[in-house]
Amino acid sequence: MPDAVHLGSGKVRELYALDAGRLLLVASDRISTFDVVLPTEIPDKGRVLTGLSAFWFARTRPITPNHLLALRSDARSTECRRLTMLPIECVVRGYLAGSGWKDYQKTGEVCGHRLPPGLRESDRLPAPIFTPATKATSGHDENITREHAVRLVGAERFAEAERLSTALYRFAAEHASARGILIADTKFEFGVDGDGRLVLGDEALTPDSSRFWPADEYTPGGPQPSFDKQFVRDFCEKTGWNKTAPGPALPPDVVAGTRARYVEAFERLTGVPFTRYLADPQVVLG
Ligand code: Q0Z
Repeated sequence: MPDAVHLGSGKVRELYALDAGRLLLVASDRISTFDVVLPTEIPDKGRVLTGLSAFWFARTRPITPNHLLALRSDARSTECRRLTMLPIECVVRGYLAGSGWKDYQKTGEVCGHRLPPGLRESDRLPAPIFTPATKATSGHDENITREHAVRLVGAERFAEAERLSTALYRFAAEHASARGILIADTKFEFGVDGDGRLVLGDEALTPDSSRFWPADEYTPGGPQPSFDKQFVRDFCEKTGWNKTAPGPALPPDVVAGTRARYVEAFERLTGVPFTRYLADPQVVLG
């Protein structure tokens, strides 16, 4: 990557500085499951996630400004405005899954939201809830109370982040459910620009930052299959892998099936044939 300084690596992404004000986010084809990056890549996964994120950034500009400056012709990298990121993850939940379900079973609450009694795993919530989490440098993000989040970002920023996150989730969940995909929950990251304005950053509303469930298989009362990673999870369970690194290599049929699910999510949500996106990435910005 000439003329770019490598700033850091995520599990499946790379971050570079282009100049003082601009970053380059590159999505790889790496896939993680049970928090471990697998040795086998899923071809075009990075392009699917980049195209989806760009699609949502373009469509949600009426709700909130975002960091996207340009989508590159490689279809898997984006130029972004450099922000000062808030030290919280802005999670919105529309359904009861993962740590939300765990916390509810223990306390009847999730991040200070008291929920009705008798909810089952994966039930839809009466209304989406904002459940902030800390950014763990090592290990897993931890749900925090509203009070804790207010101490980290201030009351005004907290209120704005909650309002914008909830509005983004409602918009995306309605769009997706009409196309056969339930967005059970999602994580946003906001930053502040040079003028002190809150700006949506990172990636948004992808299967890596959200739980996507196939709507036609939705059966509350237990865990739901993952729209994108279920073949990978089923394969990993069947190998008897102990879920510590290194993970198992994936066989060709699992790779092909998983790639097809990513492409299917892209096409259902954007309405754009994936081959058309590869030929001209700008189509998702339309
Ligand atoms: C995103 C991350 C990745 C490793 C920092 N617009 C922005 N301004 C300032 N910082 C960030 C952004 Cl998006 C920022 N991350 C997450 C992404 C590799 C870490 F590709 N960290």
